[in-house]
Amino acid sequence: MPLTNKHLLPESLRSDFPIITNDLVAGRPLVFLDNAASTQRPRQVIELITRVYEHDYANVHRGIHTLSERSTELYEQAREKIAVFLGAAHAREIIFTQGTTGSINLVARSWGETNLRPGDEILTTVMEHHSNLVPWQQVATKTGAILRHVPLTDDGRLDMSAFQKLLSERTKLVAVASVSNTLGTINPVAEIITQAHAVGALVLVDAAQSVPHLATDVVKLDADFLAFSGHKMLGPSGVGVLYGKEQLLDAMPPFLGGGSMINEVRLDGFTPAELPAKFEAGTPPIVPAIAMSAAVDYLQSVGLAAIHRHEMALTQLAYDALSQIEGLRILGPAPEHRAGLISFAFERIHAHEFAQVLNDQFGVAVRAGHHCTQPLHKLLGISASTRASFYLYNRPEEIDRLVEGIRIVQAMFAPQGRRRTRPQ
Ligand code: C6P
Repeated sequence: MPLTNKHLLPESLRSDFPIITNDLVAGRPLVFLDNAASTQRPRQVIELITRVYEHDYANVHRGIHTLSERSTELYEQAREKIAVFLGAAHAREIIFTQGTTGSINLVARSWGETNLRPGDEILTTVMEHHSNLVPWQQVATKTGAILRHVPLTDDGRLDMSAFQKLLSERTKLVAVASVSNTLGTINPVAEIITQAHAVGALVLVDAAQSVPHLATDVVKLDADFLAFSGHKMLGPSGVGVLYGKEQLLDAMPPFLGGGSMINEVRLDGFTPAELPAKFEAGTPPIVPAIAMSAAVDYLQSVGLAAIHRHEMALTQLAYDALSQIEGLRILGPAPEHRAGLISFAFERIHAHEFAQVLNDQFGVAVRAGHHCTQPLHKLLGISASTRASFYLYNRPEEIDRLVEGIRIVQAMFAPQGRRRTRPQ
């Protein structure tokens, strides 16, 4: 399908992103294609942060003075907005955490250590980010639970027939990414949840790479837990969200102890607070959480369906162009099964060197390394890859710059007659 303007968002929205339009790298306008690691912020988010610090800032849930009341109100309004954004039934099902990693660790430690017994199984997949592997390894070691992993099909999707075979009455929890940060694969999370519930297992969705790009409805999905980060969706770093079904969160013990998470403390014990305070010990990331509401407003004003259409158009363009490059191996499935990112590898050019030259000579920012998916890279037979990831402010011309850069850098590393890469 030829790329037309009807697939793309208006170019004018780029002017909302100061860093994207102001910054020169290697003497050229910056091409920022590292959005899966962290996105940039629009002026609306930056301005809200400044406004809160200039007019409304104090600690939340503690003071009876005007500023504390104002910041508490803004903080709780942000929670309400995120609940609506996710289709959650109640704002008390939204817990502010430090990010996706914090959210998953909360569930692993609080739910996992309370509910898992020796021989119980936790089912995750080989494409998970370390944040959705290591906490389960830790809890398995502590409880005697067994960790199992869903393998991949040859084209980098989850092997759903293997998933069905691995799923049993012993499975207590399925922990799965909605979108792989390395392969770009969009996983069939709704189907996974239905099948997991049929054997009585709960499902935690690592939605770090989907909430910023695809509309999410936790009630329709029937997800038990869902985790994501503010900094990947135009918001600040240092804040994220754990959504959990109220009856599950209610039954779980607090994860961290300290201020705010208690109703009463005696010298010999404490009674925990109600949700959501029970899981928000200490001073929370006040302004980052408030600023997430401006990020949600921005995403909703553009529309997630339009954002997805835009990203799909860019992904198709990049996929088609990269497929033409000899010696470049694209990781993961065809564009129709993937979200807006493409990782690739060359046989004998290390991803770090490659990305460095791409940045230094072409002003193209991509990520190189194992993207916190070392087991997946090992399975793919590589130690590292280069990843270009797109968002709403990227343009087709930037894909052209990426492809032009790749061709030239590849030629630099593999001069004619001494080709160091080979077709896959
Ligand atoms: N992936 C990437 O470059 P935090 O760091 O807590 O905000 O998010 C962790 C995380 C969890 N799950 C998935 C699927 C992710 O992609 C990430 C973050 C970044 O791919 C940084 S490693």
